[in-house]
Amino acid sequence: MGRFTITEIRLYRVSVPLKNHFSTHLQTVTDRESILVEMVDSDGEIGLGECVAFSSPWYTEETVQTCWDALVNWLIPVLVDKEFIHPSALNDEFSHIKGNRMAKACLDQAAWDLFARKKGLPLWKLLGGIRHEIDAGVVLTGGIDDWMVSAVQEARDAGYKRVKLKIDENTNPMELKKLVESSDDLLFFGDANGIFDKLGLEALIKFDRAGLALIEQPFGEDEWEMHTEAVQRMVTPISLDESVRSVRDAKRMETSGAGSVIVLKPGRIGGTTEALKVIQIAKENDLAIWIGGMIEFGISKAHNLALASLPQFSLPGDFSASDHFWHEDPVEPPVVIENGVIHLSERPGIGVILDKGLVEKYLIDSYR
Ligand code: OSB
Ligand code: MG
Repeated sequence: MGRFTITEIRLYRVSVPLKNHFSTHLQTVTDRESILVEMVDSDGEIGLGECVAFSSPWYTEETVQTCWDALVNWLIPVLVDKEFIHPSALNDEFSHIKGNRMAKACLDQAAWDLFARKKGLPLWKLLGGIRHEIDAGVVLTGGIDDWMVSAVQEARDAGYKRVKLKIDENTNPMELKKLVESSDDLLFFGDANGIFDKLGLEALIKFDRAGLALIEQPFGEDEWEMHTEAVQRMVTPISLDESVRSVRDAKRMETSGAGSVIVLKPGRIGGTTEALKVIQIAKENDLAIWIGGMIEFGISKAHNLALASLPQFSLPGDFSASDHFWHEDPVEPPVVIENGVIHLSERPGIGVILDKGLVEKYLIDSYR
């Protein structure tokens, strides 16, 4: 049971404006372009996936366009009309296609959704999830000013357990410390997105007393030695996001001592199948792990929430309400926060569907 033959894969390329600009020292995102995936099987069951690459290569080498090309030319053709006994078997078909992990991820995830729907089980239960309430965490971007102080208070009042702030060349560690200390019931993460390549290790060390629960990606993705040095010189745990592109990179965190906390981005590393392997690495090597966001719509969010139900996760991920980023998310029902948590649904699969009216409204290209 659960066996499926893929008959068709449909793509919807959409571009949706964000409520507020999302700015880091790398890029300001105002509109989110993305590819939504419908994987149809011979019984007419539909699994949903979402490609989380961005319009330009500011965060990863892959972009919406490279993913579109890989999907249409290479990945979709090897899946159509094939029968699978399990979603993890898609990877075997992809083995001769190098890289393109973000493009592969949206198909892998669509297959997991399809498989769970066919079994009539919520994906989180199929994966072996043990919690049906997921702690909410939000990312706030911008300098530490009056707006940020009230945004942190609003997040706290809305029930968020954790706030992640971006660190750039203008972030003053003493001001950050003051902000962190003003809300001692909130957990604070600081995400540097590699800014200390420019500012240096001594500048990073000034953030060690800011009261952050962890510092995410201080240096660039290939800077393993710099991260190892930072770990040795600092008390604040170092968490790696961009550096963890694969299972191999997750293993390297342990062998190199470059960090103690993995940021898992399923949509970036190849999907749920790869994510489960990284979770296993974390478990075997005593690395903490949490799930990072990609300014996603509800499909990617639902896949991430299902994984977050697994016992290995000990820190709140980038799980904000749909109305944090979006006036309109083309997926329903929306993610809502109640008393600081998101309740996982009992519906089969990832438990969400496309709002076809909104997909049509924001559509810029499609493929079938
Ligand atoms: O570095 O974690 C990051 C969003 C886009 C690209 C990179 C990052 C982010 C975030 C997560 O910070 C935002 C979210 O989806 O909640
Ligand atoms: Mg990050």
